[in-house]
Amino acid sequence: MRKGTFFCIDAHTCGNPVRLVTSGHPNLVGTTMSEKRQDFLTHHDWIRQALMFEPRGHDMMSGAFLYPPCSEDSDASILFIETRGSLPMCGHSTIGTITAALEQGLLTPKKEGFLTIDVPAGQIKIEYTKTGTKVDSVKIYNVASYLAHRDKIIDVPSLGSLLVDISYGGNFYCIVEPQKNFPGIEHWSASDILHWSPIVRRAANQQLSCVHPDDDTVSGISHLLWTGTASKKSSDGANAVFYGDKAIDRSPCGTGTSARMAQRFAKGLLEVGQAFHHESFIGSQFIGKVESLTMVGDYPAIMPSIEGWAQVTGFNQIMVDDDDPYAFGFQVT
Ligand code: PYC
Repeated sequence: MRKGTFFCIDAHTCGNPVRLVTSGHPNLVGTTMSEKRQDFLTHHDWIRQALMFEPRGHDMMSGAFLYPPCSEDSDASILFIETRGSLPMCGHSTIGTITAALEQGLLTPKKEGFLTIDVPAGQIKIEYTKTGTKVDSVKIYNVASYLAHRDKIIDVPSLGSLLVDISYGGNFYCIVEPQKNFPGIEHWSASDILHWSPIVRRAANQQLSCVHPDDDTVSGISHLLWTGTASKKSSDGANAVFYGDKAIDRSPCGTGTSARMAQRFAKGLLEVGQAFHHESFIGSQFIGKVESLTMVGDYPAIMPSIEGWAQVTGFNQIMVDDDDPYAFGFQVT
């Protein structure tokens, strides 16, 4: 029988939703979060569908479970869920999860202000600031990020050719900058982005392949990052990130910002130590930075950081009962 009650803390990170599930965790088999992610997807995916899809969730819904650490030096582990599956890494969900967990006393850091967390994409470090019990900001030292394909032309049905870069920041991103067949995000509506993104994602995946050198379960372009002119003087760049099946990130996107910084660094447009203020489709901002350099397999890579804030919006006791014909949700296409 697949039923249960899931206590959740709902939050948003710079506008994008995060649902931290605090009870009803399935036991996951594996020694790393990458193995546990595969076990979750194989045996427990109904929980994701019930909590992310309508009527309990919606197209933008993202969530997370906190698990005990996998590594000896970590404080905890995070498993990410969203409408399309379970991501190797999610920046906005991490910021929301850490904020909600610290404010509600679900995480006790070994050292105040610092955390080390295992995620499917690897190990990340966190620094956070607080005022009283409230978390003001969370800075993620993200996984190594690299440019996988540079200046590739793809053919997109009905749109024409697009010059793209494929960059990894915890997920693989197809980055599209303004050009003949794309005028920039300031000239496209949300409906334009939702219409073209799945078509471009399909075309990019058919024409370009990407597999992470250290983990072949991380492969394929999952996200689109469209760029354009920022609305704020204080922003160094703006994006609309398409994820899931029908979602535009309302936050500036943590893994997207990491992928963008890796692309810009590889093209000589960003330096080590330089900040990159990245603006979302709704104008909210993350502060990114190239912290240091490394390698991923044979690829030169950056170690990026991303900083943002989150707000808890409520406590949600969600019931899933397989008597309900919509217990495991649906998506409207
Ligand atoms: O912040 O990394 C992120 C993210 C991925 C998808 C939506 N947000």
